[in-house]
Amino acid sequence: MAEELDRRILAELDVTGHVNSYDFATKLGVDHQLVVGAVKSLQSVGDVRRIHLRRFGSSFAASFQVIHVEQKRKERWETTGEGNEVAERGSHEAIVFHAVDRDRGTLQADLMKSSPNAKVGFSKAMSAGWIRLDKEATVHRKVESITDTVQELLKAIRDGRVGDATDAQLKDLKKRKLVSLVIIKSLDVTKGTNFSTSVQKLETDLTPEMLTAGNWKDKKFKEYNFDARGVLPASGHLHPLLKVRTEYRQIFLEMGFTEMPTNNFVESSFWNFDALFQPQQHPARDAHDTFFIKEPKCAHEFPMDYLERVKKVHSEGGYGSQGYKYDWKIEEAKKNILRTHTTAVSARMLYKLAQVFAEGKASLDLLHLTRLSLQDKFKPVKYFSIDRVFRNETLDATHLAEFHQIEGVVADYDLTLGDLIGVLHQFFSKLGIKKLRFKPAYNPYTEPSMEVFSYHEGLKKWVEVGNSGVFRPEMLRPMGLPDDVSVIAWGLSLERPTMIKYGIDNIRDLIGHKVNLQMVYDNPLCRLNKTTKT
Ligand code: FB9
Repeated sequence: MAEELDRRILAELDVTGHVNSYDFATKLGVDHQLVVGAVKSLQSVGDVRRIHLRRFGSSFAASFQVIHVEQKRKERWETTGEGNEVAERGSHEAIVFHAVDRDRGTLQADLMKSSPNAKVGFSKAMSAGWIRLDKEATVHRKVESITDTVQELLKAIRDGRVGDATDAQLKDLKKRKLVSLVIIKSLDVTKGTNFSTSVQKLETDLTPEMLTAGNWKDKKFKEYNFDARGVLPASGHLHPLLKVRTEYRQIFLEMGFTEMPTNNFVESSFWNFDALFQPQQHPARDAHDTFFIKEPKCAHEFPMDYLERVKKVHSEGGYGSQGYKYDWKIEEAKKNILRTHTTAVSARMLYKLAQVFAEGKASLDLLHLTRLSLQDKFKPVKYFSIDRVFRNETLDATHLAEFHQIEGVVADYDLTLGDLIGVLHQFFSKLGIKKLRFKPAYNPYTEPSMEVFSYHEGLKKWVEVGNSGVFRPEMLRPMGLPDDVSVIAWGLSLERPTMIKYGIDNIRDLIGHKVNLQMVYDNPLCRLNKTTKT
């Protein structure tokens, strides 16, 4: 077949001087890719000779090809599967029209069952003025006969007579998914400098069979083409989200932050909400905002002395706070959920930090040492996390029921809002963002809280780039951290900067089963606009 195809292509070339792979495949009734393969095979025939320009002491490779090939790209309207069916059987609206009893009319309910696409057909037939609906929900014909233009157009397009359709008609048929605009990449072939209708293919491999049979002596072998580019090795590809995550991780590491262990998507309400002083009646704790786990429904292991202090600060207050004055219930705290923020992990880490401090304090108390040495026991920390969180959100073009939260946390003596603003400038400046503005906000677990805005040069407007705050005493004190230790923190999402970075408008083009994997393959490495100055 391949030899035959080669011969027919050369014969066609010899007569007409030009062959287009797609048109020739259609003419022969063979698969286009077979013709493309034959053309590429013929393209490799001929020889590449090194031309030495002795006078100039240089040389170049010149090819004496049998054929000359150019890539061609053209758009072609083609009928879809549904379009072919309509071309055969008639448009949905024509089918509905003919299903209406000419004399008595037909009940709309019955008409809707008369064909698979009756609903669309009814709507289009009404718009075309072919039928009408009376007060008894009966459909009547308004005209004696109809011309099924849609069917006629689809037959014309199917037969290659696209010129019969206007642009507006093509647009409407495309909207109805009856036609599609197909990009056809084909090859335009003309005679090469070394054209011949009979070519001896150059062998590309010297095989053991040739050596043993000795027929290698009669073969012509293709020269090595040292200018050819290597074959790209098949490899895996990082998803854009993971590329951007690497960049953010690098920024935090450069700033001396340590990554928190976030490998538990399931969290107890205690750590996700109660430990953060988020009251049990807070709307965010409802099922319409949070995913509750059916099995295992509850968590059972808590540091009970700490839990009692959390219960007390919610129900009675303490540490200067009046609390929420409600009947705090452990049953609510036990409920397992999909964590709604990685701040739950920050809470666990800060509690663990407080335990180290408490153990250190206990041992120093035994030795009656002063506060000075106590400071040796509480070591300031800088933590970060980047991982998935889940919220029962209303889905739209930019929101799914989950996203990756990026969170930074700094615990040190006497931190202030100024320290938070400073670390935010440092963090965002590493992303190339210089102009920040801060807007007072509210979070149940931070006071004060600020929304963070950055001026987007492209959009020429201020864009919210995150949220931040100072963790409340009602959160930190029950953990057992020293009274003069404060904790500042901030958060943002990974999806938003990734979508901006890669120019993706709909989050479903970035995440989910509909993602075009070619987008993952093609997207370059991520380099956020980093600056060295901090
Ligand atoms: O990421 C967000 N926006 C953003 C971030 C970066 C960016 O480009 C990069 C700089 C180059 C562009 C935009 N936002 C937070 C703001 C909005 O997109 C917002 O509409 C969506 N928010 C998510 C939550 O929405 C339900 C983004 C997500 C978010 C919000 C708050 C936090 C974390 C993520 C937090 C927090 C926090 C606060 C105090 C203490 C600890 C954590």
